[in-house]
Amino acid sequence: MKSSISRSLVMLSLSFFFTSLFTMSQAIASDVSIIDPYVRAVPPGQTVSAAFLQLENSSGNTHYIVNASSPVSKVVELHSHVHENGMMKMRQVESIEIPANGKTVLEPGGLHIMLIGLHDTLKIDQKVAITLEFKDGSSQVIEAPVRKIMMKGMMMKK
Ligand SMILES: [Cu+2]
Repeated sequence: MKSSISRSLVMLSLSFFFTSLFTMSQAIASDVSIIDPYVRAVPPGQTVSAAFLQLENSSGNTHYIVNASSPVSKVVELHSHVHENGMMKMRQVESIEIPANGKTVLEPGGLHIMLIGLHDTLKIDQKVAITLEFKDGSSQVIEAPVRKIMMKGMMMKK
């Protein structure tokens, strides 16, 4: 008897949790559009990859991605590339800004979402779920297909 009450309490709070999650992602989805997300295919055995996408903000407020997560890797970090002594190096960043009524592009050689410690080899066209967390605590889940891409711009000046 007691356990069935606690079970229904758990169900109740779970359904509330998912309802509020859904409401939050709806709110952000109307502000920020995700365009052309993809994940870089890497050779078997390589445990690090990256995701790229474009973010379009149709609202008058600046939005920030402050965190990302994915079931495909142990760790997910927000990264940028910086020039240092003539070399391109990756740096973890606190957040990725999407300006009001503006666009932010995550691309090879620039901002990206780093997938560190892949659990399995990524397959071409496999859809990778990535949860983007915004500064206000809301989140949006994207499905990024795995694609073969060229390493461009690593040695070139932009
Ligand atoms: Cu990186």
